[in-house]
Amino acid sequence: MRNFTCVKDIQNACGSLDAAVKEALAIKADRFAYSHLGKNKTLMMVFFNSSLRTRLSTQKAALNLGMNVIVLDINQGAWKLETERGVIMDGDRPEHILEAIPVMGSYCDVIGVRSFARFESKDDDYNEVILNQFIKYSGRPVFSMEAATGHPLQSFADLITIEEHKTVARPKVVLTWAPHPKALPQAVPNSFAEWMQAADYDFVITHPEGYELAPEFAGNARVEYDQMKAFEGADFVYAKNWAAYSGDNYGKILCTDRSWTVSERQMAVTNNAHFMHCLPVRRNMIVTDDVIESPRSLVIPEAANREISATVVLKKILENL
Ligand code: AN0
Ligand code: CP
Repeated sequence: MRNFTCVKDIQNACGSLDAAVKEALAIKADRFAYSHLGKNKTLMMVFFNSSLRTRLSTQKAALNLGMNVIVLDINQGAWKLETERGVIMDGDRPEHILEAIPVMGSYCDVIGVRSFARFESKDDDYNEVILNQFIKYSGRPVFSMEAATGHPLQSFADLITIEEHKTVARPKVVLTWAPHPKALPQAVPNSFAEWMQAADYDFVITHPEGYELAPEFAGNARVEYDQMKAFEGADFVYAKNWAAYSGDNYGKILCTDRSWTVSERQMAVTNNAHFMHCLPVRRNMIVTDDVIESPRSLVIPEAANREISATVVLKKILENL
């Protein structure tokens, strides 16, 4: 595998999504089995945004494979980067990304990039202008550590977690919007929708009107605007906030209705569903204390599986270097 930005990349690299999950479970059982693979190879992780899980789990994955790791937080100590070509750089950004990227590439063998949607231009976000410049100009394999439109390492970990906990071949998985005080990107729900459909689960999305996801990610997923109806018989409930995508509302908060907060009220109509969230989560906005603390909550094993998804992805990239 050269780059990892979406489900197709891992399907192609492993042969199928089933094979990718099998490989993940094998690595989980023996996570140092390929500790020779990354010898004298360097991973560079570049963060334009904050992170706890991605930073730690991806670094741990690289260590599992025997790699060296260097980390750059663009907003803490690096030069502020201009990202537009043609700009007269007389402002507060002393370096252009067109120099910075090949320079970064010269110090490493693989690059991970975290670069959230900026909500300044829908076109720029949905064309993944930052991630794609890394792919084009770094000369290195690049993987997404959450870019503007997707968070594939998260969705891969979510898939592994569901496969570990499901009790029927084709579980009912519900992605529910939940309220949040700040406008958040669609990356996590986009990828989750993409991966759940690739896994061919019984997949339903529920959200208030106006929160429809981009068609290329929503695909043919069932959308149910009545949250209680959507939750009926669910085996897994995956909560996430996102800002509006459609039209002029791109990046806006349209609803703050806390009746969408996942609580025992909605969980009661499920098939004793497991609760999932990618974290970080705002308690009593997205989910009540009771639900996130219940024995059916998978938020911690889900986060732990981030090490596994990242190990598989880095292994596939290293095998192709
Ligand atoms: C980010 C988001 O919603 O995309 C990262 C989630 C993994 N969340 C926040 O900024 C709170
Ligand atoms: N889930 C996730 O990606 O968490 P971080 O933002 O802490 O990396």
